Amino acid sequence: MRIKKFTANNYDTALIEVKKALGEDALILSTRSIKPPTLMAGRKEATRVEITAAVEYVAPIIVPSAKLSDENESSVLNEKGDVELKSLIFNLLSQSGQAQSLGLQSHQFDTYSRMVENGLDEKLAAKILQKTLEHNTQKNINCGKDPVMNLMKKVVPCKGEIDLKADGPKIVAFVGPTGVGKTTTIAKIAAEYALRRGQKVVLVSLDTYRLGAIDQLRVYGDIMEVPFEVAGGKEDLRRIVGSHSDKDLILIDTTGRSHQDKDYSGQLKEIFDEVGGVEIHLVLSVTAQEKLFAATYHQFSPIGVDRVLFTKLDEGLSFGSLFNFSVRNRLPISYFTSGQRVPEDLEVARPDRVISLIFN
Ligand SMILES: Nc1nc2c(ncn2[C@@H]2O[C@H](COP(=O)(O)OP(=O)(O)OP(=O)(O)O)[C@@H](O)[C@H]2O)c(=O)[nH]1
Ligand SMILES: [Mg+2]
Repeated sequence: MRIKKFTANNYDTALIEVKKALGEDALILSTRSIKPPTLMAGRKEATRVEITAAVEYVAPIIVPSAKLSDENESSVLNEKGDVELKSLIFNLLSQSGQAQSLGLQSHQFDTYSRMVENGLDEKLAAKILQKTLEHNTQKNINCGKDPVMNLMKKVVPCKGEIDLKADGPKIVAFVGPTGVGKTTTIAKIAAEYALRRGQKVVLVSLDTYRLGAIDQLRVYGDIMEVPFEVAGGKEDLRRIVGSHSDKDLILIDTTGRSHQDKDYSGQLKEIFDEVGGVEIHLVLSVTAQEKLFAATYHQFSPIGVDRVLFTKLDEGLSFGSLFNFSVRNRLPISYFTSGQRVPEDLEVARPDRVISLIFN
């Protein structure tokens, strides 16, 4: 077996390198981010990704010369043994102390590598496998992929669609980085409640920062014949909410800001506190780095984030990160979006879907 490490600026490029060097059958043993060793004066170096991959080394089995015909004199025989390969890799991992420290057993290796390949955190994947093993050993069941998927379904928090209130309007605000799809998602949700369910919906934009942002939501409001309001600040928002007390759902759009903008969540908190009872959905795109999820969550946590909503599933390559994020932070997922079409490309998040994103 050949084992090689590949480093690149991102996972996709590293994977291309792996396939180039070791072929399509290469097995990913581990992936990790490498922080730059030092901060160069005034210049921040980018974090790199390292993939350790293996491919079966095909040992040439030389056929005894007495039995060689002219035709196959120089031929070698390839002996392929998947089981042997897996146990070799497993041994190798054990040697390096990884597998043992993770407490895995060799029959779990397949599922483990699949989970990790799809972006599940190594420790989280191992923990799920250990738990499944403990549970199934008690019941004398062999630990295949299904029990693992069942456990994952139980642990991934999904809260489903927005619950309307019996008395007064439900107020929901959408916050997150720039360009993740907040405004488009609000339009999709508004269409679902206003057009499909016949509820009374109001669209409010707090996004007076970016040129054109107001018009973007206003156009959706016009098309759906749903009232649209612009709030310049907290008093404005309080007034707007007060004037729509007969409505079922008030959806608030906010300006997208970089996670480096530390003051922004303080400003939003002041605005939302003025109104009270605002449910906050953090909008994240699955195309972003997982580290950005954590940084953004940290940025907005002073407001009190209630749900996470993942967009751009159609552009995502691996989905373990959304599982890691919501499980680690115990933050329920509300919706997924998987395209630009309003209102079609919106779905209520369900554990089954999360698991199929990871395993299929
Ligand atoms: N592929 C894909 N594109 C999406 C999805 N959701 C939104 N978009 C696109 O992403 C782009 C940005 O969407 P917006 O809704 O303007 O994003 P935003 O978060 O409101 O952006 P800012 O207000 O600038 O922070 C648009 O071109 C959308 O059509 C999705 O699920 N999949
Ligand atoms: Mg927007």
